[in-house]
Amino acid sequence: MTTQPIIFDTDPGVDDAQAIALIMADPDIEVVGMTTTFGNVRVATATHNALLLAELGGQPQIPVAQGADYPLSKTPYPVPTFIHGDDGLGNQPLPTPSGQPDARNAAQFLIDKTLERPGEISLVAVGPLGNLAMALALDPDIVNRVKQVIIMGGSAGRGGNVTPVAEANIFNDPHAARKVLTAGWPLTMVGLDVTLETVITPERMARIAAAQNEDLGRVLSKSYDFYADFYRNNVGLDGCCPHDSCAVAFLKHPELFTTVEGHLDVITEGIGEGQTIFAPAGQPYVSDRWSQNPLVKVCMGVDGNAVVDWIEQTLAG
Ligand SMILES: [Ca+2]
Repeated sequence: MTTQPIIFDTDPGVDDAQAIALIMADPDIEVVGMTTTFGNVRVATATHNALLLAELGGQPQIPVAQGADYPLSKTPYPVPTFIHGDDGLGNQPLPTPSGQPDARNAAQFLIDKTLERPGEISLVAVGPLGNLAMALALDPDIVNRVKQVIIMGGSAGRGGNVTPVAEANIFNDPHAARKVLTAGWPLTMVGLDVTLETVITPERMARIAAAQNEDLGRVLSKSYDFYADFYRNNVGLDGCCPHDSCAVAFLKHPELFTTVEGHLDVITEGIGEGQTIFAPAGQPYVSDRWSQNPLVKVCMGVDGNAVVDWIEQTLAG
């Protein structure tokens, strides 16, 4: 398989950390860079964690460009320390990374890298979408320079996880999400419809952690334990959904997913804020307002066991 260059837009975050380990472990993925955003944590913490994970994974050369610390428009809610810990990695002693972030803002990094390699780079975005929205605002032609955009976020028919209708990444910045999901670039949404069908069990995580070097294994293991407590106590699940790794799985193995083509939009205000609305292509509705947005793909089905098998095989081979 040819190597796939990606920029990973992230808010690490426990499931982000697993996904970062995954993209570093897969020899067929070239991590052109990581861009950071607020979301699971404030952006300074996200940048710290991205730099740290790159170093622990033995890839300190991966550039990390810091981005949005606030939503475009809404007043942010406090970061969810009860899910990811104050440090984003389950409250554990963490070393200070020695590297420094790229001098550029995340949006400028996205613009520059896609100018250098037009048509080659996939953007894999697994946090709130402010960085991609900012890049679109600064350089609308970026839609023609990406190979594809894969986002973890949203829900077409599964309801939400932070409100009855909204998934966290979209809820955190619905105005940015609306711009990104309707921008007209080749985009696939990997949302709760499929990520909730995947579970990393404690046994699987133990095997994954044991296969890493000691420092990275400890960070992944301890952060997983904290996250698993949330799932056990609040979701009633013995295991965790590897939401962000599912976007990477789609990049590598789209055949494990069922996609439907159609039109997405985002509710930006009011009680439904952060809800993604999906209109499958060709459905006749009473108004054409549902079919005016550009076509995108939405993942509606997945072989969840095959996805977590692939994750484990890649991380623990
Ligand atoms: Ca994330």
